[in-house]
Amino acid sequence: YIRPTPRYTMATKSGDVNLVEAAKRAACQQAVKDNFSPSFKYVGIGSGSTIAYVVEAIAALGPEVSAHMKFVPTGAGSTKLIRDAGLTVLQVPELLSEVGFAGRGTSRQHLDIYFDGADEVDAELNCIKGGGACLFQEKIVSRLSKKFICVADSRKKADRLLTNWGYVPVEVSPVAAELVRQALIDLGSKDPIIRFAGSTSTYLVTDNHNYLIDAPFPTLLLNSQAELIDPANGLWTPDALAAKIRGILGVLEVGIFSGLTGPQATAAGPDVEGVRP
Ligand code: ABF
Repeated sequence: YIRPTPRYTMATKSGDVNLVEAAKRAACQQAVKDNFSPSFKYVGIGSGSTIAYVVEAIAALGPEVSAHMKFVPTGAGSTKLIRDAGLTVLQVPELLSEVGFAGRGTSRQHLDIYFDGADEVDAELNCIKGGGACLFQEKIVSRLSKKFICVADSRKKADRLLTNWGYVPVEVSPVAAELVRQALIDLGSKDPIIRFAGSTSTYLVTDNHNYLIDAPFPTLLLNSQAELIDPANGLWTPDALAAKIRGILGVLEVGIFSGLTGPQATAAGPDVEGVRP
């Protein structure tokens, strides 16, 4: 089963792997220290391995800080992570019935903050997300949050998206998967693949009962370079490509998250010395 895989390589030497884990943990502790407040009521928790250290850091603050808070997951993995840490889980539908409908045009950003990892982050904090197969619910939780804190070690940093990570994950309705796959080829993707479950020959089904297509594209421009977009030559910005893919019949969501540009965009946290893409 041929799969597009991230081009960065996990450090193989045991020492390096510990270095990567130490950097992930340090970045998470820094992110919680800089952004977490006892005044929070609703907190979004993402997927993947890095986010585990965010939950560890929050739980370490003690029940006196977190007992009144509710933690909104992005899938089965983050639900278990929250529960195993002794924190209170609140699923998205329960959140929305709990906060109620406050009328047209009122803010839907009910979560105080949302912490999550990423597969790759560019110089404008645009992210590729979805390698962990939770992108649809991650996008929902991100949309419901006042602030999204992305935590990643330096292997994920790139000047432009798709430098080291090999593809854009796209969550699709199973019945339309092949239709979407062909439309992605029309858009310039090379050999998009409907993702298999592990090393089996059955397609992966996401927590929200959809399929994923992993679609390789050439390295993306920065959003601030929108004037250079040239689809015929595969030149897209993250926002433009995400909008184009989202418009394909059968696509639920795209694993491109728009970052912040300008002064707010600061990449905090320690680098992983010695481990580079
Ligand atoms: C989530 O976890 C996904 O969007 C992303 O694919 C994955 C990153 O996992 P890790 O932190 O283990 O690299 O953020």
